[in-house]
Amino acid sequence: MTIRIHVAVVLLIILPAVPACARDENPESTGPSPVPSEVPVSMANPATTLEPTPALSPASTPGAPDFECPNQAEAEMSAVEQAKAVPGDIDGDGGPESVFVFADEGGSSGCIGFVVVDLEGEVRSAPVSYPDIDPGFGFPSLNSVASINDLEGEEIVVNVTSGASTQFVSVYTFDGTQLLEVAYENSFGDEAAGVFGFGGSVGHVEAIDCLADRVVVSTATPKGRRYALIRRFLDPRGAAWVAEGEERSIGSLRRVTSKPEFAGSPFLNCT
Ligand SMILES: [Ca+2]
Ligand SMILES: [Ca+2]
Repeated sequence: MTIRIHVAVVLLIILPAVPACARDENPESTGPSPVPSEVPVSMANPATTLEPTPALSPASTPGAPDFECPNQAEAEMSAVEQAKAVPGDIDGDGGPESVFVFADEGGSSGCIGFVVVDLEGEVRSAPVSYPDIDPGFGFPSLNSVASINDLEGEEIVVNVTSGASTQFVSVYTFDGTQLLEVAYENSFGDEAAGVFGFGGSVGHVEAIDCLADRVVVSTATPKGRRYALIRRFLDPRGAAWVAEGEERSIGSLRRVTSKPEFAGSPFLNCT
């Protein structure tokens, strides 16, 4: 009996304490913490003493598109502050804007790489959708800017990954309101492909370039002692490039790669 009484007493002592503990799910929040009170002090200079920058605040930017990634607003600011600016006339007004390519290593898949443009204070960005971006290998990075599609302004070509010898890029375009990743219908019937390959070895060679007012996506693969070449032609309309037929041929590697799109870097002849 004595033991039961002791147990009951102990329970009565412990139980009232349980709800108080349950409220503190985060053990770091128990006890006094000087950190929160110090944060405003460290944040008070010099950023909070500067004029607010409306362009960097999505809520105060009229017409700004919704973000696709939870870390996109922060990535925009980090890109403008930290990344190397490269000039490009992205809005097509004749003057250059600052283009940034930025990696947030803490982002989730599809929200790690960002392409950011500072349009004279109005910042626009697009996440790199390629799911396996590896910042540890330097991706994403800027490949080039080139006038590719039917919209005013230059497109931004971004390196997203590389294989043993093939490299891959994604393309970004500004439609006057948003920065968008280009998608296209590829030769596998994948209508949402956003990645273009180029380069390669004797086992598989790819190339992409402009040909007149079309984009040509070419792939050469071994077929016996020769190579089968597929040249797929795209009408580069805005951010959704439409397949408009293809051309197939067979020849030596030298012959199939004598096509102009194999001569240089991606989109080299787009003007
Ligand atoms: Ca411009
Ligand atoms: Ca364009």
